[in-house]
Amino acid sequence: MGLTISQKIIRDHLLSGEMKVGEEISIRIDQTLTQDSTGTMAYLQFEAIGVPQVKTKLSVAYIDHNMLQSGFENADDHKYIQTVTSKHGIRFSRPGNGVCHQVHIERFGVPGQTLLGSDSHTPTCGGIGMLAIGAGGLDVAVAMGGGPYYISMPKMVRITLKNKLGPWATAKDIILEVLRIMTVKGGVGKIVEYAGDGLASLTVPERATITNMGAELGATTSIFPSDEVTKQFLIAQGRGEVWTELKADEDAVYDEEIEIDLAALRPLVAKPHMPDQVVSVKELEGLKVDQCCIGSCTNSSLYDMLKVAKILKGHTVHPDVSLVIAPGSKQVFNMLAETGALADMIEAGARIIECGCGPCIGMGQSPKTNAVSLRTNNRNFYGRSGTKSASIYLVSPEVAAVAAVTGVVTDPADFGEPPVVDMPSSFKVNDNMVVMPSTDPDSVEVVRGPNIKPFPINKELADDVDGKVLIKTEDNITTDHIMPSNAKLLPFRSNVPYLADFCLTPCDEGFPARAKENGGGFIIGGANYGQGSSREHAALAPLQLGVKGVIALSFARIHMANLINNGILPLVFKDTEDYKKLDMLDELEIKDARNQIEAAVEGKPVMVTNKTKGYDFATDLSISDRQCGMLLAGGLLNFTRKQAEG
Ligand code: MIC
Ligand code: SF4
Repeated sequence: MGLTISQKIIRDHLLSGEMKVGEEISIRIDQTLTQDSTGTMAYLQFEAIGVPQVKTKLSVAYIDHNMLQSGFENADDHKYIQTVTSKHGIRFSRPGNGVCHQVHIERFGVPGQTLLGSDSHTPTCGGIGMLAIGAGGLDVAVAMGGGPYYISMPKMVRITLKNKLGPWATAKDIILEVLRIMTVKGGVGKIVEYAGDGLASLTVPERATITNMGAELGATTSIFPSDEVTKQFLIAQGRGEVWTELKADEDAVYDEEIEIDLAALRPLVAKPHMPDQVVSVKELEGLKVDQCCIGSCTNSSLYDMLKVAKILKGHTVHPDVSLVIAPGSKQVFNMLAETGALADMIEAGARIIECGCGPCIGMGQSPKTNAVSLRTNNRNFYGRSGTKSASIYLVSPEVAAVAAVTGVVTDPADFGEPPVVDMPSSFKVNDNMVVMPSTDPDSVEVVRGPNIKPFPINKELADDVDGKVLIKTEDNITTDHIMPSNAKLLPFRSNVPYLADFCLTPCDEGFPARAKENGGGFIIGGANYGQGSSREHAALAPLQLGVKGVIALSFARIHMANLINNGILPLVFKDTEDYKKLDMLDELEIKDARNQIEAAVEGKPVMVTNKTKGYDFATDLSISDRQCGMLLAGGLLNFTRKQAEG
């Protein structure tokens, strides 16, 4: 039987397990990336593991998220990351060099290799045929130390793209269409592969927009074949030698098939507050716009920016609109300057900000009360922009640029001819903002600022686990609900005790206090609990508050792994009715928990008693032997220590 693209890469990197859907497998990781808001934690954990030099082919630490230095905290964390990476063999991409995913695909990604990143949008590099997966910082730390990365073998989805995009339809509209079809939970446990005659006309930046936003499907990753288009991109980046051809076998078998006719696509938009709330731009025509933000790891390539500049040229940004543009990398910024496109943006009145995540994660540029903000980002979760009353709409750079001029949502077809941009035959290459690790690591002193506080570590699982229901949430709770990130909170990513006081507050202001008063307890979640970011803080903050378990209708992949890594039980209701029956402050107990968890490996249910209402209910805990060991030991660090002690 033939293999898919990702099955081939997995086969070549397989360390343990059988490539059967749902089985736990482990793979060798070639490259890792971290960014600063998850990176401090990842490097503290790497230090705790105690491996002197990274064992990967390449590891890069980026500074791109926490760039608003309104206090000492972020700058301290940058210094910590710079020194700790220098000591342990990791390259350091300085602030100003760009957003991790944009820089990585430009300068470091290699088709056919594996990449593990402490950021959920790591799959961006699937745009050049890399098996690129987002994970929690601890998993990335283990991979840097040469350890395997564990996943359950995903199902394979093939999305066949037919024909060519029509005028004003873009790669963003392709992935929005996929989101419309599959929804934000449709990709859980799956890898999405792209195929079809439509690929030939899609550039690498367009492919990267699609794989980037595959994260919003909940997919393990997304991938394109490595073909002639990939080759030309890598040659233009001066890296032609890393290219290899990669394609699925003719007789590869897929678990799910979707077909999209590119020629039929029209500009689309995701409405607040979920990336799958997709409608056509036409439907929202005339809606007054207050802000347009162009950038983020989804749409900040040179290709995107040049199109935006062409649209803006000769126009003035509408007086009621604030247009913010953040180029994705130093390379993009520099080439915009050299080609004169930057001047066109400035002339039109755009507010150009540094290369980084910026508004996407609420680091500045929060819009006004009740604002309508059109953004090219991948996420429009409630409150993420920093303004709770704002409505964030996700669109292509073209739609954002046109609206910035007209002041209202506008079908770009009514605006004029679409901009046409060619991919350059050579990019401006200068890696002077990437600092190589020290050649004398012993001499490097790791600098730790006062903002770095010890992170919580769980204890061995008790025989009886009990506690009250501390909160009951709806479906699709995101990591932005669980551990909000914005300009005020992001500087405290190395200070979990401080962050814990904001845990789940977008859902319920009283949660942290209630958790403390009751000495911890349980979180009750709906479907797809924990979707979104890879941030471990969404597990660490509950741990800090004494949360022992989360019982939900279903979980997002990375968050579930982060819970297990921290020894918090992720239980899934067997019967939806039991979710409905639970109320706030019901007293729950898992009797004989250690034996029950061990039996869960064999597929037995974990029984929970509702002591308040006097009944038992069944939950599923689908874990491997290894995950069982972690839960019993109280998390991955304890488990690794225990194993080391023999
Ligand atoms: C995001 O887009 O939500 C982030 C911020 O990049 C996160 C990482 C983080 O929380 O630090 C992600 O996508 O994993
Ligand atoms: Fe940064 Fe936004 Fe991309 Fe996350 S989604 S890496 S915050 S640009």
